[in-house]
Amino acid sequence: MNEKQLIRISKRLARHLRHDPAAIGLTLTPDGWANVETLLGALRAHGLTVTREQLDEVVERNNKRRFAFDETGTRIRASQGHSVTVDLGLPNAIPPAVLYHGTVSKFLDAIFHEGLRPMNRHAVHLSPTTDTARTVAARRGKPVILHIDAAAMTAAGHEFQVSANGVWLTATVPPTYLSHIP
Ligand code: HQG
Repeated sequence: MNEKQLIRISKRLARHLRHDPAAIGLTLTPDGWANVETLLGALRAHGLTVTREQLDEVVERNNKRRFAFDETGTRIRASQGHSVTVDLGLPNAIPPAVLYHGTVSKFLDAIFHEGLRPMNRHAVHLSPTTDTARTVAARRGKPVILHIDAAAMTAAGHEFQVSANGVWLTATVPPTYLSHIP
């Protein structure tokens, strides 16, 4: 499969497994899973034919490992990034002492006023490296990297989870834990 096909399928999967399963008549379980055969049938019925082998390849080669199969290989879900209500059942985990968030300058006033909020997603997404934070931010413009004192947050009782693809999730980051790295 070429890169273009891979991205095309990946974007459709992200749309339906995170945001809009109903658009192809799909229902996710409360913890976000779709049956693979049902998903492939629903995609086919809506103009996108994907074989099981192609799906395996997308899951395997996706640059951020956005999707994962369950242990039986019969169900698939997005590892993070949902806007539909799902409870991924991720256990709380202790984050590294410092995490990063990539954003753009136009959001800074609001962020330093009210903290990082999940906006349309379920959780604030934080990265263990500045490189990842920079890539996330670059989707929106010139990256601005925020430093998060995750150790102090943990000490204060904030809870974190880590997704299957290494994204750190938390409900909110109050401004006191944020600083701007030049
Ligand atoms: C900003 C992609 C105003 C926040 C990425 C961000 C990531 C605020 C935007 C994943 C705010 C939300 C998530 C506040 C936060 N006031 N703006 N109080 N608090 N913001 O896309 O972190 O490719 O929901 O800085 O790689 O950018 O889809 O979050 O700019 O991992 O797999 O509001 O999405 O992954 O945007 O990205 P998003 P994000 P995928």
